[in-house]
Amino acid sequence: MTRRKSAAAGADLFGVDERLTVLPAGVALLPAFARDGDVDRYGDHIGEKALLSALNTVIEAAPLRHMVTPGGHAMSVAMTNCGRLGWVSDFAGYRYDPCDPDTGVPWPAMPSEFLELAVRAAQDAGYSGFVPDACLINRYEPGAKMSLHQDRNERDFDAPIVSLSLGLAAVFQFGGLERTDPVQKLTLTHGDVMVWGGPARLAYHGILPLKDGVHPVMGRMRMNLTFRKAG
Ligand code: MD6
Ligand code: FE
Repeated sequence: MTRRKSAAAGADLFGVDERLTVLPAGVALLPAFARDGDVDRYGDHIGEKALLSALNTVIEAAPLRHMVTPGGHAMSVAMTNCGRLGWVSDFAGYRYDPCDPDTGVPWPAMPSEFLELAVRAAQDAGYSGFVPDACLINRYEPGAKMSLHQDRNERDFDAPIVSLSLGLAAVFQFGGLERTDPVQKLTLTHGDVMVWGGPARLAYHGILPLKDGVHPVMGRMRMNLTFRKAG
């Protein structure tokens, strides 16, 4: 007799079955939300062509750069920002600043396409009324990673964070409220949007070193945009 493996039989130590996506409370994954031509699934909204064109405009005005941690290490991820506030790191610490420290001028405005995407994704995930004032843009080249961290430089932890992934797939790790809590892995691919709030808002999370590859649209990189209400 052949027996079908039940979800429970496939579960690992943390109760996670690789065939299922079980997300912590407060987290929603909208697979391929930002890809063009999937109107049937999500209804009409902004797609990747419009987003990528806006992204290029932002990066021209405020180039990606490797910020330095308070400990003095250059981050492997290159970053920039748009919106009223931008996340910065230097010897003095982590904070939000209205100006690009490299030029002293305000970060580029948040493109309307970005705002529209973030508001819509948050709404669909049950966070109506979310209006981001900051967008942190991360570029990962092969080998780049983001160590486990909490996002706690924002003023209001009641607001969620909307996260858009573009390009090469990456493995996102979710932990708990303590750095040493067990982590669950989730692969994020091109166009995926994750909404991260409620009881998960202060959970530790990170990105494993990016595996080498070439994405048909983005090339040899992954970009991640996180929309936040920072101020
Ligand atoms: C990344 N994301 O996906 C890094 N933080 O490259 C984050 O650190 C993150 O995706 C808070 C909420 C959602 C995120
Ligand atoms: Fe984060």
